[in-house]
Amino acid sequence: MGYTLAQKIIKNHLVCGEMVPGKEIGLRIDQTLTQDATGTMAYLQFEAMGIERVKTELSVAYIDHNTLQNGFENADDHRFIQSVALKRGIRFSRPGNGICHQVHLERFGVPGKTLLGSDSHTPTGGGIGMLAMGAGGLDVAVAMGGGTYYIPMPTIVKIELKGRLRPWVAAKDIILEVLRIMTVKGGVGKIVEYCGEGVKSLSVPERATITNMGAELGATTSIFPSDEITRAFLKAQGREDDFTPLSADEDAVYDEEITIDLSTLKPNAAMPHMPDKVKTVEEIGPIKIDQVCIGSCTNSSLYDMMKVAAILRGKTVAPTVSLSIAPGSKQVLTMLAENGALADMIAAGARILESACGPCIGMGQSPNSGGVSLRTFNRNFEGRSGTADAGIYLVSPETAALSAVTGVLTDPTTLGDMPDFALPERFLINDNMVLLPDAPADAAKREILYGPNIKAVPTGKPLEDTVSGEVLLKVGDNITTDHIMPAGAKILPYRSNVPYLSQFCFGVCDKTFPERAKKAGGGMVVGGANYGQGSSREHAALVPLYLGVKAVIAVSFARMHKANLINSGILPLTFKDPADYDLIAQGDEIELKDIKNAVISGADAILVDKTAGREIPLKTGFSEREIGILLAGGKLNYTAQNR
Ligand code: MIC
Ligand code: SF4
Repeated sequence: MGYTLAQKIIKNHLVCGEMVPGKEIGLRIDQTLTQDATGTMAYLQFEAMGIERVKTELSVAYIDHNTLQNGFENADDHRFIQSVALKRGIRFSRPGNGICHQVHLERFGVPGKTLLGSDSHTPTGGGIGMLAMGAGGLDVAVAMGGGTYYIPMPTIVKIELKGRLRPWVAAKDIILEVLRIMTVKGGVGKIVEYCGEGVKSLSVPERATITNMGAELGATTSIFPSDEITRAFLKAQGREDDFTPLSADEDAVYDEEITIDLSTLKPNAAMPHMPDKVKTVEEIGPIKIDQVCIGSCTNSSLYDMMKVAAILRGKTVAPTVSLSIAPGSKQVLTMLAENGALADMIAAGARILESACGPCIGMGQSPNSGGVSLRTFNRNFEGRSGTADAGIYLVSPETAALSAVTGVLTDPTTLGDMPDFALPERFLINDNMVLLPDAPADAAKREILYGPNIKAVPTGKPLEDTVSGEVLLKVGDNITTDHIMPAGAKILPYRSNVPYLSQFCFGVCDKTFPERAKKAGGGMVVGGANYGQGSSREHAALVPLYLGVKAVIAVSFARMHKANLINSGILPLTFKDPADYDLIAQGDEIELKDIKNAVISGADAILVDKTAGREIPLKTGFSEREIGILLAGGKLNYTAQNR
């Protein structure tokens, strides 16, 4: 029996464990990336490990999220990250160089390698056949130190692409279709592998759009084969030597199969407030729009920008619409400037933003009250834009650009024939904004520069025999890390200051949560299915830890958040019978009787609901390594004990 592409890369990087779905496997990590919003924590944790120099083949620290610098906090974080990076053997991508995933794809990604990034959209690298995964900062710090990365062995979903896209239908419409089919929880515990004839008609930037937004499926990662199209892309980036052809074996066996005929797809849009609430643009109809934002790690390549410029050329943005465009990298922006496309965008009235995450993470461009915003981004979670009652629709760059001109949601296939948007034979290569690390001999002289906003990372306490407390909050299905620990322009500058961040914990669900949690001296949270989906931010675990949350009891968990809870020493427990979710109420006093033994033995835990007077069985089922971490009260304690 042959292997799928993902299984081949896993097999080549397997440090421990068996490749049996659901069983924990340990992987060797070749490359890491961090961004600044998760990077400060990752590097504080790396420093706490006392490792002189990274042990990976390549590690890059990007600055792309917090770039407003509305105060000293961001600048201090950047300076801190720069000092650690250069001292410890990590390349430093300066602010202005671009969004981590776009730049990494252009300049550093290598087919067949493993990449671990402290950002959930790291699977963008799957567009060139990397096994690229997102993780919490602490897991990335461990990988930088040469440590193994652990995941449950995923099942493999084959998505066979047939036919080719019609003019003006985009890669974004493919991944929106996949989201419609699989939903935001349909990818948990799975790797999505693309194959079939249709793959050959997709360029690397289009493939990367698809693997990027595979994060919204909850998938461990997504991957495309590495073929002649990959070679041409790497060659145009002056990196043909990094190319290796890679594909699944003919007789590979998949756990699930989905077929999509590209020629039947229409422009899609994800409606507020979930990336899987997908309908065709035609079905939604010509709703009036107030804002259009083009950019983000999903859709900011040169390829996307050239289409946008072609649509805007000679037109003017509708009087009622504000259009912003953030090209994904310095390479993209420079090439647009040189070939004149930037001038077309500016002439049409687009507001050009720096090459960074910007509005995608709520760093500016919040829509007006009740406004409708079309965005080429990957997430439209409630409140993420900074305007609580705004309606965010996720669309392709083509749909976004045309709608910006018409003022209403408009299907771009009405444009008729499409010019040929071939990729250049040679991208403009200038890595002058990537600083190389110190030579080992010089590193000792470099001082690590902290700032007053950079506070200590909270650590957990060893697990007690019995854990009890109040159900501080009960939430429903698909709660995102943006609900648990919101981001945005007002909060993001405090990513290195957990005590300050704690005031905003669960702000989208219940603003009284932080006060109540403190008053009660901590307690528990109850959640529905897919709890903690979305980002990799470990702040969604560290901040609840700081507020005294001891356990989260949910119907099911998203992969990265579950790992972050365990790393923080918070118990993630699931209902044995999902229907029991209905039996617990917010405010109930509960006890996890003899929980320590249950965690150790893997037996069911018993939740005693003292208020309701009933017992509810919960599943434990942690790996040996996870048990060690939970008993120690988190991964930092565990690592210190096992040194
Ligand atoms: C996001 O898109 O939500 C982020 C901001 O990039 C996060 C990381 C973070 O919270 O810093 C992610 O996707 O992991
Ligand atoms: Fe940045 Fe948005 Fe991509 Fe997250 S999803 S890395 S905030 S562009």
